[in-house]
Amino acid sequence: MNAGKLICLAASAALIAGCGKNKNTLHVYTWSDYLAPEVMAEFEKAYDCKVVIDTFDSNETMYAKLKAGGSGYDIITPSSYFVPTMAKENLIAKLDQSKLPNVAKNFDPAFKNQVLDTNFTYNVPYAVTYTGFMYAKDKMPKGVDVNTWKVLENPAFKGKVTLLDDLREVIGAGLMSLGYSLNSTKPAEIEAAVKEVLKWKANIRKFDAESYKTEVPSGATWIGQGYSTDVTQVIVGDEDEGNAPRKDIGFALPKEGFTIAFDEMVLSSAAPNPELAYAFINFMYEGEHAKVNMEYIQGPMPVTPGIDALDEDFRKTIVLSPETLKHGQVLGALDDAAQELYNKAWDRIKATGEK
Ligand code: N2P
Repeated sequence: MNAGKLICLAASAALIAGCGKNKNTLHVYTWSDYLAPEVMAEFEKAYDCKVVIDTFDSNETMYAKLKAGGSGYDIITPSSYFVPTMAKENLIAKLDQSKLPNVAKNFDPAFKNQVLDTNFTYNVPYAVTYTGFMYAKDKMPKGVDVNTWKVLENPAFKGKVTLLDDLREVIGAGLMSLGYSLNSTKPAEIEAAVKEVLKWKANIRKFDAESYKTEVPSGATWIGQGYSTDVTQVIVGDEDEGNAPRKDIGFALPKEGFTIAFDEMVLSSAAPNPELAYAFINFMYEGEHAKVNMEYIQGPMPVTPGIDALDEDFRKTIVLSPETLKHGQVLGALDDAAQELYNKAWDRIKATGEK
C-alpha cells in the first residue's frame, strides 16, 4: 500500500470518495473565460476533487439546456436578473447561508446597489460585468465619438459591427440610446427601441457573444458590443498564453447608459454534489482566491479582502468610479408579460427584412 492510499484510508468518509479514480467532481456551468485556472487547481488540491467546466454564451442558452434536462451541474452562474425565473422553475435551490461563512464575512457592501437580491436567497454574487463597445482604435474615422450608441448608425461601419446575441442587451441598448430605462416595460418605448436597433441593422455583421473577442483584434470587426471582462482581457493580454497587450483596442461605455449585470453563483436543485458546491462558493470568497481570480477575469468580485489585496492601479481599472457608475443601469428581472413583449421584439429584430 503506498503512502497516498494510506492517507486516503485515514481521511474522513467524504474524503475517501475523493481518492483514486472515483474522485469527487464538481460540475460548473458558466460563461467563457470566467474562472481562473490556477484558482480551480487550488480548489482541486484543497478538496481532492476535479472541477469540470462547461460554458454557455447567454442566459437563454443556459436556461434552454437546463430545461431540456441537460443537467448534472452543481454550480451555475446566471446573471442576477435571470435568477427569479430559474427559481420559479425549481431549477435552483435555496442556499443555506450557514455553509457560506466567507460570504457573510467578506461580501463587499460597496457593490450592494449593483446586486438584485442582497438577501442571497438563491444567489451569491460572483462577478460584475459592464457592457459597452470593444473597438479597433485605428479603424475609427477622425472625429467619430465611440462613447455613444449613436455610433452604430454611422454608415462608415457597414458590415463592421457585431452585437451580442442577447435580447436584454440589444433591446436594452436601443432603449438606453433613446434615453429610456434599460428595464422599460412600456410597449411604446420597446417599440421605439426595436426601430432604433433596426436602424443599426445595416451595419451589423451578426449577433454573437463570443466572436468579437477575436474579430476586433483581427480587424474583421471594428466595433463589437461586449462585456468589460472579455474586452479588458484582450487589451491587457496574457503572457502565459502568448497574447501580447493590445493598446490598439479600446473599450467604451456609451454615455446614454450602459448595462451593469452581476453574475451569480447558484446551486442546481439537481446538484450531484451540493456539499462540494457549497465549499466552492465559500472558497471563491476567500480574499486570496478572489484576488487571483479577479486578475484573471479582469473584473471585480464583491469580496472585500480580495479587492483590498489588488494592486492599486489594477483596482482602479476594474472597479469603476462612482462617477462612471452613475451612467450605468442595473439589468433587472422582467415579469412574464414584459418578457413576452421583449421576446416578440427580439424576434422582429432577428428576422431579416424589416427596417
Ligand atoms: C464572459 C463574461 C460574460 C458576462 N467572459 C456576462 N454577464
